Amino acid sequence: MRVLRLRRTLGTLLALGVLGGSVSCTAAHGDDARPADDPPAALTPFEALLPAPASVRAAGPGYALGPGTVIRTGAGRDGEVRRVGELLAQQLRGPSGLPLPVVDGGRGDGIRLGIDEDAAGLGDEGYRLESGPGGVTLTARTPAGLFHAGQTLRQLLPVTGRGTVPGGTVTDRPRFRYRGAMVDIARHFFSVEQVKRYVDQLAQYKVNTLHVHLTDDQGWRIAIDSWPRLAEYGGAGEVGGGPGGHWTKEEYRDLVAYAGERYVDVVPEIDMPGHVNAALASYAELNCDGKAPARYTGVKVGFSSLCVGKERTYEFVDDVLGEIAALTPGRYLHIGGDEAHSTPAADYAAFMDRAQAVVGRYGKTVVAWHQLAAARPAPGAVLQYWGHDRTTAAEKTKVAAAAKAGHPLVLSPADRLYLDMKYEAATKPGLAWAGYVPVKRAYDWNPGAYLAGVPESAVLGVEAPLWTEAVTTRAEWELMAFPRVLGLAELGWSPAAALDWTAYSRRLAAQAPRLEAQGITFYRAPEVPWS
Ligand code: NGO
Repeated sequence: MRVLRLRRTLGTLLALGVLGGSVSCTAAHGDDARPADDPPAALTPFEALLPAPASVRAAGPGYALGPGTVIRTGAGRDGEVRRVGELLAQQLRGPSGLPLPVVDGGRGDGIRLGIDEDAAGLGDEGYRLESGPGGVTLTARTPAGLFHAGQTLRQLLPVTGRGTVPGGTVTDRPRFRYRGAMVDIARHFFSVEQVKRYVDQLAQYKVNTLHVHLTDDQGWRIAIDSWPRLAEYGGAGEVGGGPGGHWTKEEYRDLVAYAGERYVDVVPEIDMPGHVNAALASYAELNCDGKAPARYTGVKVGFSSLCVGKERTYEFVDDVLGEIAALTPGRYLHIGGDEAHSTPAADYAAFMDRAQAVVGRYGKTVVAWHQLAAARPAPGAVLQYWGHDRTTAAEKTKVAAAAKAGHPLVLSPADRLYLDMKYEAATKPGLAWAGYVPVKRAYDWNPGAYLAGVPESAVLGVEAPLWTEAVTTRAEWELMAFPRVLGLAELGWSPAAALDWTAYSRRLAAQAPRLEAQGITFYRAPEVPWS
């Protein structure tokens, strides 16, 4: 094994001991004393991996992919390993044009995928990638781990997909279980096709959760059989007066299946008891005064509320959550709970008690925005924190107390991870209520020590929401998400010791040709050393 000297900035990339792994190494870049403004030397493929893996050992010659390369899938999980192999083949064939046939097992050269249930150190999503002249072996305890291994393999190859996977071993597993992105299809409507495209973009960086904000004042975007006007009428509009739209159940199921094949869980959100004007406009009976308001195309928040004192409201909640739960294989159901400014606090708590009980009855775990901490979160409910540096200490303390009481937190600080915040004053799309969020700010913080009194063990993970009041096209969506969402991916996956802005900014720069090859619109942030 060839052990090369590490540059200090890259040394942190390789957090050893996390997996009980041994020595790690990557190529050196000369003198540590080099001024910071020198153009950075090119990274080796191992160094450029994003998110940074837990451990890398470079060793000897690698494996050259060629016309004869075969993908061999070991038996296991009812053909699921084979399916992971087929998907990897498809991803590698795209750029390379190589045939890459997928075969069941057998010995020999090529790319080998296999389950090893005893590889305890790899956890539920980790993997080992070993590369040498005879091929590349991907090993994991689960198909999800094999999928992630495949994404690492893609990054170890040149953008063209043809070339040599460097020799060595990557042993890797995530820091956090929940690594999410949210899309708001309520303020501006987006198609399932666009969301699938995002799933592909995210899954390659090991993001494993897609939260879909399905309903809000401006639109109800999912068909509900028992309340058909919600989507038909309540979905026919959006911010700014466009036509809006909604997803049929078939389309939603299709998205869930597509995401599932890429080991991305969909978390649907029905926002209640506020943010419900589209529902109130669709059904007069949901209103306390029995009168339906007009549909809403503005951007104000906090003015609508379900009628907490009416029994019909709970029939609605039960019907809607029942149908959504039936469409959702994942464990989580998000019920919003944010900015219920038109619902008195006692009513809010009473409503959330009943809504949470409904979620439990349908066998799902509640997720809600952190305002639920001020009421009575149900046992096991997950709170999604979206505060920021100026959030009051009192509010933070409530969230910390809920975490102490056993409620896992998903962190989405608005001034770090809100992808709808402008990068800078000149950014055209987006909002700025939480301030500007440059690429460095989005990355350069520690989710494990972010909230006072909240230990890392209470953090389920991180999520980057993309709200769409001021995001109207695919190009704007991608511009706001990329490259910041890659920072989210690394915060969620890489060991704490690997987090280092300087090293990360180089890894990020190295991703540019991949983003370009995939036709992704992204912001060339000035603080990143793009080549
Ligand atoms: C807030 C608000 C949303 C807005 C978003 C815009 C939460 C949880 N509620 O975040 O309705 O769309 O800000 O940034």
